[in-house]
Amino acid sequence: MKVTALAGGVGAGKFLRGLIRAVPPRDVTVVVNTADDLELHGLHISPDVDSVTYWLSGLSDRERGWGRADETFRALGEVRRLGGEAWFALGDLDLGIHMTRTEWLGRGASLTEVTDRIRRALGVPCRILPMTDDPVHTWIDAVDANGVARSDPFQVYWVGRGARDDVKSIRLEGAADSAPSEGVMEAVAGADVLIICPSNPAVSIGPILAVPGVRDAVAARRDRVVGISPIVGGAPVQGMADRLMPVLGLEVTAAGAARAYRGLLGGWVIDRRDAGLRSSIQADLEIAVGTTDTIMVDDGSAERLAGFALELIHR
Ligand code: FO1
Repeated sequence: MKVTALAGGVGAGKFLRGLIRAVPPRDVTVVVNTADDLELHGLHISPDVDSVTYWLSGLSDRERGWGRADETFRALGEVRRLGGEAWFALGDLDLGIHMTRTEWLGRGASLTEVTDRIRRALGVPCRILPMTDDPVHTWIDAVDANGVARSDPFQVYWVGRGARDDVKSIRLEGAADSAPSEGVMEAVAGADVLIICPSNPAVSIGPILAVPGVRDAVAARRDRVVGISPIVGGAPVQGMADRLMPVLGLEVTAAGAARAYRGLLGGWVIDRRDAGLRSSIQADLEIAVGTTDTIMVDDGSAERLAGFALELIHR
């Protein structure tokens, strides 16, 4: 069974560790958001691609969710001491990835090629495709505590400013002019099952669907598409979906997250805690809705969740 997953960062990474236990990894392709990529210290940083790569290689920091286990931050400490830009916590091991990526990109390799070389070197057994090789950037338009309007790149809003601004709109710069990276359209068209990972619909999955051609390709496979709600009990399991979904007119519930994918889903998996929403989602979106434990405390629970999602759509 060939499976293609659309993925953001941490929630997706946890889930994907289970997916490659439920399905042979060689049959899995992961298409990852790149719209929260940033350039810092002259380095190309791809946080979601790296989170997915670290989780799938077993190198991730399970507690923090992002970055590497057993990480040190000595270089960052020196940057801080010198008065440089130290708001984004790049660890020493993590920096090695960004340095290598940036060097290979500078020599003319595409982000897709670089991502593939890095995932192979780290022992990731399935394909990881950045959604595009073109520059696409999420911008957050907001109003600060003094009532002053501002516009920031996603990581500045989230990490630099601690998500304290009142978000008014989300812009995807460059999306309309981007093209899916090599392999993405084939991976969507050729999959037996498409999975929308439990990621933020607004700033993780939204950008992948905004790459021209991708949304239509997913919609064309609608009866093969299953998603997992990133919202449990009215709050995101992790991240900032509660602050960003309302900006898109979506309520912060498992039903609101499903509505973000109207016309794209054949099935939707929600947590037992949200069982009360099941029939309304089913009726509203005309899809199969499955209820199970969606909190992934370890690889075993992630594998059970992946198996449940596959079962729901692959009958
Ligand atoms: N998230 C934070 O909250 N603070 C950080 O300093 C931070 C650094 C960081 C470095 C590398 C990386 O790959 C991810 C990092 N993240 C950090 C996570 C990241 O900002 C977001 O969680 C994702 O971009 C959202 O999907």
